[in-house]
Amino acid sequence: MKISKEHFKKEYRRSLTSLYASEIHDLTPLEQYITLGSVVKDYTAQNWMQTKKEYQQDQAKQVYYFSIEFLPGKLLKSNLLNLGILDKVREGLAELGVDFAKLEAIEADPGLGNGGLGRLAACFMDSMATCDVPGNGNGIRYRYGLFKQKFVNGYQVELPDDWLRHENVWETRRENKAEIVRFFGDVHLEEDANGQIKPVYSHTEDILAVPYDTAMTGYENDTVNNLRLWSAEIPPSEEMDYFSEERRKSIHSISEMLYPDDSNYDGRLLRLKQEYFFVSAGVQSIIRYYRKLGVPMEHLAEKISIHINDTHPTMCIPELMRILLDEEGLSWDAAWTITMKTCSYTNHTIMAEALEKWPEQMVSNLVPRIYQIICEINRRHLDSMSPLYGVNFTQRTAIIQDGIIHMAHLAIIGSHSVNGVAKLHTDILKEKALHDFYLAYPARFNNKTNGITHRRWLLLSNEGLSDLISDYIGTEWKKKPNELYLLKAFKEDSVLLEKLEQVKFENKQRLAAYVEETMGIEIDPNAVFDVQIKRLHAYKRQLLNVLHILSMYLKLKESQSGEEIVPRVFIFGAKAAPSYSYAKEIIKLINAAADMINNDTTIDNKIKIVFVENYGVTLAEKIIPAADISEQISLVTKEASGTSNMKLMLNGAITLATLDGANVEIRDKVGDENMLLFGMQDAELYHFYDSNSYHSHEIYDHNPRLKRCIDALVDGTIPNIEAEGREIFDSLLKYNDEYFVLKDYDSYVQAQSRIDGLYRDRKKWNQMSLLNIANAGDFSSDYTIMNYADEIWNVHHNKNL
Ligand code: 26Q
Repeated sequence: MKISKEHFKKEYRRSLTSLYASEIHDLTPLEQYITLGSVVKDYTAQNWMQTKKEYQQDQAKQVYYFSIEFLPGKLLKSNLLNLGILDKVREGLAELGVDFAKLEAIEADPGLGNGGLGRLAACFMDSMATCDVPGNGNGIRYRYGLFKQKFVNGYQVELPDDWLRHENVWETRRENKAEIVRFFGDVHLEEDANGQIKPVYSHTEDILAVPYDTAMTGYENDTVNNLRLWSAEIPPSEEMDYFSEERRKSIHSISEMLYPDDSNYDGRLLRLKQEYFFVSAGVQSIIRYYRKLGVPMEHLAEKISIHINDTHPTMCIPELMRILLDEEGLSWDAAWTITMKTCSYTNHTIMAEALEKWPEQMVSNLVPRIYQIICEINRRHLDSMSPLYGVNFTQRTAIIQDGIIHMAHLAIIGSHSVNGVAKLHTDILKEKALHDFYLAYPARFNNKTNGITHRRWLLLSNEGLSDLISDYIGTEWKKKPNELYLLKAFKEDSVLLEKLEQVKFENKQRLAAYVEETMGIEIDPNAVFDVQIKRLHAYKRQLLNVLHILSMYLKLKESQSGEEIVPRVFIFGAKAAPSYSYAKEIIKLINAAADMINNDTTIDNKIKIVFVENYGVTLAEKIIPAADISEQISLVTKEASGTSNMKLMLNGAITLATLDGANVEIRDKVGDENMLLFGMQDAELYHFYDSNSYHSHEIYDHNPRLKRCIDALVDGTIPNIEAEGREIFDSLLKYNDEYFVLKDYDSYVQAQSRIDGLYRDRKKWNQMSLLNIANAGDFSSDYTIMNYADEIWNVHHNKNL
């Protein structure tokens, strides 16, 4: 985009006059921000229209990425970067006396997701636009995003995230594109005048789904894709009528708030409503668009790809069937062939408690026609499989079992592609979790290792490192991130290595200043910054991290003058699902340990714990560039992929990890020697499961150092955690340590103990850091998206792999 600084300044002045009829210096920072947002939106508008027009004219095949969560982060800076005008705008604003950083801080971070899954959807939107993939996002415009986290006495307290309180400058409401979504009521089938069987509905509750569109700009390529989020409103036919306050509330409740559970399925009706709401609105709008193309319905899969991000949007399958059967009058077989060719599904977890299962009753009551179609899909599935595989096997793959609808089964049966999100995860799907389906449909299964957008996670959040990289290898890597490997040539270049250390140091200084200012904790940028940032969950084993911190602390206290350790700052960021009491107990434990350790003057500030409040995309952007150590310590097989592992590696942190999820791919790239690996591998874990031979108490009894740390939970060593300490203690010993914390403890401590030596050897450390950055380019979601485009969606993209 060719925009001069002078042109920008003119536009900015024009815009603030028209918006506020005021002088720049009379505007509040919020007004200045809104003015800037509207100028930037104007800049994207032309390309947005043009892109849409081209897709339509070329009848390009389009992808619709259905996700119940999108976690895009702030958009101001990323739009400016993608438009290629970030520096010009910063300078222009400075000349106008406006502080860009201040405006940036004002923007709300849309927390419309819980964590990995929602953030992945956002990285994919960024990469689709950048790779010229005709891609659309389809989701829900939650009035309230993921709760804001506060700590009160070390306990997590949840506050509403009122992210729309001020205007959202990026969205465009499109009432003319609204759809009606039907719930409840009765449905029966009748023959119409042409002898076609058609459903007749009565007593339905209709909801108006109004789309809000947000531009997804590609990086310096003039492509602007669309993220469409639906909001639930009162349908026009009812506006005049009398309707109860109750009904008004019930309608608005659908898009009112994001469910804050990221790994524990909770079968609430409102959640099911949310799912059908955005699925039905999205699929209807796709078909409306397709009808305008004038291509016969039989060719739908040549023009449209529907991607189902985890099972939450699985009703895309019966919804598409419904439209093809009931509205388009296609035969079952024709409709089924089209649906299967159109839909594809990504699995993000194997953990049983996270799998979606809905009671038949609930589904038949809420969406009766969809229920009928699911039953018919199930019936035909059983009929066609049984003769080939026998009744027992077939029954295990049934969609409906004992009155329960298994959404993953429906998603697999109705899709032409099923993918996992990292090698190990996909292997587990094939060999264990979905083995029966793999035997029945081997060709559907494939792996697509997750990725991250290096634009947000390096170019935007770590400008110092980006500039340093460009000084050495030029700027090509920005468009071809795997060119970061060119950095390997500088492994022995001590000038570069020192500059790398300097950039990291400056990032650590910035984070330290932020921590001091917001939390009042003083941390030394010369310390090792050891970072674990992710949702709080037992399987992610924040507890293992804490136990090690305790052991380090107790050791320091014991050895008066003892060995010198390199000062360490342990940084945590994590939200717990509000109903997940064990996770909340761990939060209290970390905060209590922080209080104890941070205020202990006898340890000479050798250890600090910083548990940041309200971890999210914006905080990640501050923490990741400052990290030395990346903690990826889940119990092997439990973390499907992980993506913070990739972000931290890209910013030069050394990964301390089990061979779980995408840590395996990271190891394959950087090599064992540039990581700190520890812990059981999958085979060993399966052995324990199969033989039932894990007894955590034995480890506790035979390891005095570990015993001392675990006892600290209950013997008063750590103040103010009586109840929580006991619960956690019991989880480890009485309930036999479900996530093998004790089993992996020694090996973790050993890996940890290598850090000081490595860190003291500055050259060695910087080399490892450099090699991590150099090998991280392959984890750009641009490549992931090109793989989806080639191997699943069969859509155009503009890049060579
Ligand atoms: C389901 C039903 C009812 C309420 C909530 C949910 C729900 C919501 C969110 C279930 C799961 C999620 C999110 C899961 C998630 O974020 N999984 C992570 O996905 C990442 C991207 O693939 C992986 O890197 C992580 O390993 C995986 O944990």
